[in-house]
Amino acid sequence: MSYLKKPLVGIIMGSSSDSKVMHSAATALDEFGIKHEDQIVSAHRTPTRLLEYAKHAEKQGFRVIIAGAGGSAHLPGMIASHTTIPVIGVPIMVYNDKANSDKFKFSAFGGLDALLSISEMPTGSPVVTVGVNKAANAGLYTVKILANEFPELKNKLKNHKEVQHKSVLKESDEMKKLGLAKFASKKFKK
Ligand code: RP5
Repeated sequence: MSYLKKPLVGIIMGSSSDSKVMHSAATALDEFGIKHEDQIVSAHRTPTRLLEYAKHAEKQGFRVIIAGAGGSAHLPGMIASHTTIPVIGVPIMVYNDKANSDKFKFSAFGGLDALLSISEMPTGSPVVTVGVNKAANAGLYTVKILANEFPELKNKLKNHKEVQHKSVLKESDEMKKLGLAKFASKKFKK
């Protein structure tokens, strides 16, 4: 069975508004050619669907579920409680595009609400948590988990690290050449 043809990763989120952040998880997986299935499952708006999704994920043989949610963010924890598949939770700083006023566009606690809600799962039903809005890291961590099963992903990950290494060296060379002030004004277009 290959990760190229069959989705072995499920990406879910509590609301369509979360796609603003969660698309980075998909991009990270796409970079490694890993197929994923993307859906919206709301723990509080579609509670029965949540259970159905957990069954579906088991049936599909997903190796990892990436679950993003904002606010009280119970989706990752509830999914984890319904399945043995490892769940990576992405705490989302809620961007509420349904709010008419700018005042209520973001969650009251700037993502801390979701971070604590996901990371502080009581003992017995663990959820691995990435940083607030760090959906890309959830994608990369998923690649690492799958690399235990598909060794070619290990090579792709080594290559990915090498690319990161080179890009830092390139920027450092430029900083050395231009000097910090010029480098920063060029980078941030002051
Ligand atoms: C949570 O409530 C979702 O995960 C989302 O982050 C947040 C706001 O949802 P919407 O009001 O934008 O649908 O369930």
